[in-house]
Amino acid sequence: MEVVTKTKDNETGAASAAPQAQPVEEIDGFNLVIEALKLNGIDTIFGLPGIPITDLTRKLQRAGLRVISFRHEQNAGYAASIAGFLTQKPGICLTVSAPGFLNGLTALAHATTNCFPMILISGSSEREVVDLQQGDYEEMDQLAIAKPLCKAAFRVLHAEDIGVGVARAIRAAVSGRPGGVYLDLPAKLFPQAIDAAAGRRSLIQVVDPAPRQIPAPDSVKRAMDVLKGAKRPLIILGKGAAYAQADADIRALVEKTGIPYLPMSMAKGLLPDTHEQSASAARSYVLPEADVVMLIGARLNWLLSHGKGKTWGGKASKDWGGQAFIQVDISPQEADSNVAVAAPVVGDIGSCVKAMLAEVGSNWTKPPADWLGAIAERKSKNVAKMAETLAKNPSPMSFQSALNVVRDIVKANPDAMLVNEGANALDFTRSIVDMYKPRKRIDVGTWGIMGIGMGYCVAAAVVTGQQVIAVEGDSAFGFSGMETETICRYNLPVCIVIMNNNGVYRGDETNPTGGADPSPLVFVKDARYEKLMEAFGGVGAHVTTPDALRGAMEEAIRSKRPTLINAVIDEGGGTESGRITSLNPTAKKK
Ligand code: ADP
Ligand code: TPW
Ligand code: MG
Repeated sequence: MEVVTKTKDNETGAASAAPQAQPVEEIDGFNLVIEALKLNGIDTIFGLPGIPITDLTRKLQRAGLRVISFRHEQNAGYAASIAGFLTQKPGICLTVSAPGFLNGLTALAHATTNCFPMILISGSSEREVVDLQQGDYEEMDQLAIAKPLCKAAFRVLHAEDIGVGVARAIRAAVSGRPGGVYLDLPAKLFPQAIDAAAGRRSLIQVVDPAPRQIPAPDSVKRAMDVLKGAKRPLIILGKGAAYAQADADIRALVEKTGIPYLPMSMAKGLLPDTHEQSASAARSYVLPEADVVMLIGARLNWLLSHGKGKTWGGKASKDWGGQAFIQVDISPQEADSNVAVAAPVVGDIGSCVKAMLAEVGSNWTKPPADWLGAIAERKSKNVAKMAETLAKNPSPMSFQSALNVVRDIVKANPDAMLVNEGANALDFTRSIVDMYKPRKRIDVGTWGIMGIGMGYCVAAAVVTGQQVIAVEGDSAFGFSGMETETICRYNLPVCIVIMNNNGVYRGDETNPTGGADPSPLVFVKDARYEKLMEAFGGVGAHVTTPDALRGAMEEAIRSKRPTLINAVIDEGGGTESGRITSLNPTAKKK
């Protein structure tokens, strides 16, 4: 611990006769923050320096923490959010006041929405001046602004409260349903010095930050009874199940019950996508046909069409399809959010799945053969159709012919992390590229947000140490593209593949007025994104064929060097909004 030794003032003021001045150890706010984080196992900080946290970033590095410095706080924030998802420890994003704080705030709200544990720590200006609105440097009431966008928000005014502030932030982020937490540290806090021994005593090592939550036995029994009565059961695994790190038990539950399952996007790989019980390739068949659906760490939000409507076999857009839902979730408020849940099981997924496994025992009756047969039939038909498309080799490349290469590369490198954003670039990748291991696929999440790309790449490389492959729409990449410098600076094994179709959704739109401005949906034609990577010392490649893409990806993985592959895709190959065209408001039909 870095301490400051000061000489205590001689109380009597008497000069010569006074006893030897007593040296006392002091510790300041900077070091208390660092020690509080270290004490709780925080080893990595994603951030961007400046007043008042410049020295904090230096001191954090000196104290042995990994400080990853970004070019924009939003990307540091996204990195922190996904680090939280991958590690179950709160990801930390550190920013300056007002504008830096606001830049980090989108990621904090994103973490909260996605149930990822994250702490945004922002320096702030002088309280007295902020509260009187006297125009301080970067003045803003950050605590008030953060509150509605996160799970909890705290401010620490006194050095002796730093331990409590950090402990509360950690508990709030990881316990129960995880989420984003804001921690406000005013500039004045950092140089405050207090007695070092008292300072050390004030720090808290959080015991059991995310306590297990054991489900009530009767709720488990109710769920198993519903499941046993099913003729056409289905399990849906969501990213909460991936987060829970209960991989072996989840796999055992699926396999012992023999129930077909659908993984949500970030739950892909929890069981290998090639698993015979995966119903992914028959999604549009199983959702309306299933009679009992067990959700494990997945919400019935827009990504599941709110559990009703035509997707689920309902007659009209808001009609219930008649399924009985079982919902396993840590949040007791989640059940009935969109449709009635017949059997909520509230607890942490690890404990819930264990309890259910105990009920399954060894003589569980597998689902009826006609249900499994009907799914298998649809699956093989759709897989064959897809294989045909993937085998084609059109010029220019299609999304499918390019992603067929990515599919092979991921299969050959199942430990690699896959980052994915865009519209068509996202939807095609999700359905074409199989995942083989848990928590390897990270993407736009609950909001369908653009801009997570490079922040996720940096965090994935830093916290897992694995090769990262990013499949990026050209628009999506633009939101965080400057972080290619960060990737090069830290020399991270990141291979970015841009699906370059010259625009948002497609690149062939024109200005209907015939004016000089291009359509709002298109970019500079044939933009050479790979030169951005070369500018910072990384490897760039411009490819127009699947063979060239394959060669460039293999070389990137072999060399582990930061690489950006600009894959030229047919500019007319995408559809508006990818697979969610239906959410696009259209003019009322006359
Ligand atoms: P997806 O987008 O994959 O469908 P969602 O983000 O909608 O997943 O749902 C994740 C759900 O998982 C949330 O409702 C959240 O409360 C829940 N969850 C997160 N972590 C845990 C956990 N450890 N145990 C139980 N439920 C969890
Ligand atoms: C923060 C709206 C959804 S998808 C997308 C935008 C702008 C880009 C699609 O183009 P891209 O992919 O990436 O080139 P492709 O393959 O279809 O051409 N701002 C934010 N989030 C979202 N979702 C948007 C805007 C959007
Ligand atoms: Mg595009």
